[in-house]
Amino acid sequence: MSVITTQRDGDILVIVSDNPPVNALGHAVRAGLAAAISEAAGDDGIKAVVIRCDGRTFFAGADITEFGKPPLAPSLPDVVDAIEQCPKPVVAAIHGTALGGGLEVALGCHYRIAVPSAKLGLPEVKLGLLPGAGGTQRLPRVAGVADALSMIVTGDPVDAARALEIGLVDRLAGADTLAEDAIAFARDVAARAGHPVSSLRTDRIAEAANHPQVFDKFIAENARRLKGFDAPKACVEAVRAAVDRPFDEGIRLERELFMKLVSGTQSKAMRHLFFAERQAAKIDGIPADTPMIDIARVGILGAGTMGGGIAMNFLSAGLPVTLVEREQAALDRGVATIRKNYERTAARGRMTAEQVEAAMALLTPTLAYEDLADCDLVIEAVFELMEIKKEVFRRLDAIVKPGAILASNTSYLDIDEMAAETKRPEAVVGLHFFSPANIMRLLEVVRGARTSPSVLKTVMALAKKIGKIAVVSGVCPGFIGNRMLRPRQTEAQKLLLEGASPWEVDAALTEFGFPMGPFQMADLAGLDLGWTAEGSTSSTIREVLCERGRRGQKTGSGFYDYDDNRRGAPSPETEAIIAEFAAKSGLPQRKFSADEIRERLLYPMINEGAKILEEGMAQRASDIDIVWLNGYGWPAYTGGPMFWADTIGLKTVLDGLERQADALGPDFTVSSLLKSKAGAGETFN
Ligand code: 3H9
Repeated sequence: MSVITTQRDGDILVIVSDNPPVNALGHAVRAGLAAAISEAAGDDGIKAVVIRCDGRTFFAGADITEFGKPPLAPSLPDVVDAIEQCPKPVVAAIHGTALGGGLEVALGCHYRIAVPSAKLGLPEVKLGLLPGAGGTQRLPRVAGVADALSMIVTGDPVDAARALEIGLVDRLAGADTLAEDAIAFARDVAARAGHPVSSLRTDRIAEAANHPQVFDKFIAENARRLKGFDAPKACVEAVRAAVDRPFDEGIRLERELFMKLVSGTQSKAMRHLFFAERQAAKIDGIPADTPMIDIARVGILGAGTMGGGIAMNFLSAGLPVTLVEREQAALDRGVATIRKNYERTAARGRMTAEQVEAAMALLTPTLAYEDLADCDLVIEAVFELMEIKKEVFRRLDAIVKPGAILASNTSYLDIDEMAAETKRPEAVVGLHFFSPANIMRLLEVVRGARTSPSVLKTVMALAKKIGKIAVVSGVCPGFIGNRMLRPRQTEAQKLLLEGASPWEVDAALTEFGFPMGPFQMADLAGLDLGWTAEGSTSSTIREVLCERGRRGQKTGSGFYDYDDNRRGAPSPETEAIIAEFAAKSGLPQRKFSADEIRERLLYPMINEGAKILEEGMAQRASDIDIVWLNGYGWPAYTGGPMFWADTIGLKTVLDGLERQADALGPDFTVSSLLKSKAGAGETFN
């Protein structure tokens, strides 16, 4: 059956797209739309046209899988032009998400009607692109420059109510009556004399033409968000052209910028991440008919920063939580922190007071382990020591009802050892949340040797429900993320002894696109994590810093000196401490370039990633990319560590590691997968 069909309702032609899952505007859809529009244009019996979609959404954009392949006519810009030039008024009937090329189709239409739950946006920037089918020129003309600029540069959608306010939609339909309401609207407008043509409008751009500084102001306000990315700058340039130049010239510039971005590395990297994120949710070897466990109540053991943050995820998703602590004071502190966090969100306007109370009402704080008995999933977030974890699992196994899942939030310990303490090893799984757990999107799901398919499937679905991006890892120390962090930290420490400063090391990584480097991160986390004055032996740089009261940002100094705004500056005292250690080490001292530092820190990580793959600890290279992107701030425009390695070439990585063999030391081994792939000219992804 054709993906585009037409139906007649009297003198209205209804064009319907049915291209699951998201009505992407692939070749068949574009060709069908163009044919249907010319059918309407050529038929005197047709007075107006409705374009709508079956299934869960209006067109969610161009078909991303077609990018990079030879283009097939008609192009999307041509289809949008044809719609706009149709002599009969065309109404877009929007439900679900009108995104990217989908919204551009709607902007080509003369009128737009949407259900209240619809969302409209131009998210191309998130794929390293800009809207390439007229969106940068038509949206400012229809919705005004300020809103268009923000929608195009952030990529965030607006809801139907806001779309109505800014003139992006003309009318709201009933929640369940879009098809009828759109036809009625088409009939209304058919009787009108003239129809708005987006490309010809100037009313909404007039103000910005008189105030060209809106663009510079926007760039200044969003500098941090724009840093390193090519696409947002191109978006601003194109919207500026909508104001400065005639429509046709603006379109030419948009096309030029689009072609440049779509063939560039950044967009390839970000498209890779789009599919990688969706791929990560799929687990090899789990039959589709695997049953799921119903999760109606979640138990959390430990009300500290981690336990409290984890609890918030479930409360926010409407799931009741039983929160257990050992002492009343700690429990009260934990509950108060949860409330404070919610209230802060409410103060920023991202939650209502009622929503705060509704979330808090779902929380049952208790000192009694026994209260966990009726939970369907219990996550322990207690001290990171195997003996304590084992004891916890033995107790939970005895108390919690049969069939319930027992999970550990450990960040590096062996899940299988914990599972062995229970009579239900198949129900034990690792759920490694990242701090702050209510904010960070990554969740490492650790699949134990005996974790059942049903348990895995259940926790993956639950992760989606609480808005996390889950990646499955096998059992190995540090799992995927922390295991790869380790070689980076080791090399960063060694570099200090060889003549590099903490600020040079950090700058090499922030220039690459990380939000902070290893020493800035250490200062933020606190240098005294796991350190005690009694146990300190002045044997590492970190110990000496702590002994001198330099324990990180919270004490005003660590590797860096901090001012009242927590801005760090290089510290002469730290330099002196490092110089002493460097002298004692006897290592030759020299200068390092930023490139050398990056090679030294990042190539060993890729090597570790390759080992993780060859051992089957990650299902696929792209899962590793998703972990580093969402858990550790790896810059999106490079596509993650494994994709970046593919981009620079695995042979380059291998050669770099071999060049650095002396510095990396005798314990460092090169992954055989990396060697074989580099030798064969292959890539990880
Ligand atoms: C664009 O439009 C450029 C134009 O300006 C210019 C052109 C000249 N193409 O996310 P889900 C697949 S750029 C191909 O899990 P949800 C997706 O991979 C585009 N495939 O569902 C997945 O496949 P699988 C601008 C796509 O309900 C399946 O559909 N538009 C596309 O959680 C289900 O997806 C965007 O950037 C696509 N465009 O969320 C919007 N979209 O099942 C991108 C989805 O095999 N899409 N797939 O894993 C989205 O944001 C979400 O998919 C959406 C639904 C919110 C629509």
